[in-house]
Amino acid sequence: MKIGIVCYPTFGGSGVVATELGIELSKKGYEIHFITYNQPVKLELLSNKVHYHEVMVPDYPLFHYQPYELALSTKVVDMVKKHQIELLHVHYAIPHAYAAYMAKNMLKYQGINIPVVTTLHGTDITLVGSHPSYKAAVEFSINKSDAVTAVSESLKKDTEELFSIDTNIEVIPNFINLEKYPLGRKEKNRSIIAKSDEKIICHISNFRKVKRIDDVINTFYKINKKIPSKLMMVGEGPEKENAERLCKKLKIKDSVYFFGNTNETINILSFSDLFLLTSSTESFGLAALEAMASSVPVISTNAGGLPEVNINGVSGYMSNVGDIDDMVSNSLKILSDNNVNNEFKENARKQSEKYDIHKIVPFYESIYITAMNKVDKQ
Ligand code: GMT
Repeated sequence: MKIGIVCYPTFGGSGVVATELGIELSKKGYEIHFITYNQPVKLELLSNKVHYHEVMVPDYPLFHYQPYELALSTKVVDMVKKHQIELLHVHYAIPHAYAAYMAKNMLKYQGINIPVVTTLHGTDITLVGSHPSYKAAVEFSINKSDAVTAVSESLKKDTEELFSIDTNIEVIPNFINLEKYPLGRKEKNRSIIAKSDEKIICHISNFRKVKRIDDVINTFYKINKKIPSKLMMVGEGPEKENAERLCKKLKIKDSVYFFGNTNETINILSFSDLFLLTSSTESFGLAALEAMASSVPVISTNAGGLPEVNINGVSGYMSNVGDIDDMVSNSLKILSDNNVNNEFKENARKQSEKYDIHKIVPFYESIYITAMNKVDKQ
């Protein structure tokens, strides 16, 4: 089958999931066509089974905003016709589900009937999608998709609460390619970051408000008073500068490293002892799953889909949003005893194995068949 995948090509979780899914499907014999404005950051290998088609938005002085949806839907139409793509899988509702609906109808007008599968990722629903400026368009394009999936039960519930949904939403959780997370730690890299008696704590995100970056820093500050430790902050985003300022104010800037965006997260996680995720909302928490696959226990909030991923008292602990003292006390429970830390590390890895790519991808394949059958009957 030939599948067109529309996604954001950035470091964000939705782009990563879309890319990994496309790569895995190509290994299973599908022909994959990524259609987006840049080559996805995690897409290293193009082949006869994996193609990338760039969406170009020509600049025109009249436009205050560039019409990306128009260029995207046009590119989708052109690529479907050129490569005989049989199904479109769009990740993140805004504006992809909307652009896919337009493309589907333009193609229908030309006698081509193509199914659209939409995967909801989180902020496209909880933060941006339900804003009055977008709500009607998002609701419409979800309802008009031939199949809809959400990455957690929590996101499905939020979608049904925030919108009038008249279609079934299938939950297909995010996944991890465990082959990329080999067991066995690289202690030699660890010594670049910390002394042998220091613990290494890690946070990875896009440094947006929703991640409550101050809570990460304040939690680390209190842990660091009790246990010699270092904090690695990985990612880029609007809250990064504030975070750097806060570290300076708290006089911990020598204990906190800011790495920016990197493709080295697996290496960084491989020598971490604890992962902090303090988000106020998180539909799934792919970064937490990546940490767990690297045998790193997770201290997180209990927001959104996190309780579906991080098992309290097993793979880590959960606290209410903003409850820094509880996050500190849970972190200390894990970090102050090496045996306990090791037990949590083992449990975290075991929990991540439930989300192995080979277990989850067949659910998408079965959704594709459902969507194809639906369109055959139209
Ligand atoms: O974390 C982000 O803000 C980025 C965002 C994205 O669209 O890439 O992440 C969302 O999708 C991920 C992949 O499904 C989920 O793991 C994240 O939990 C979700 N983020 C939020 O809900 C805040």
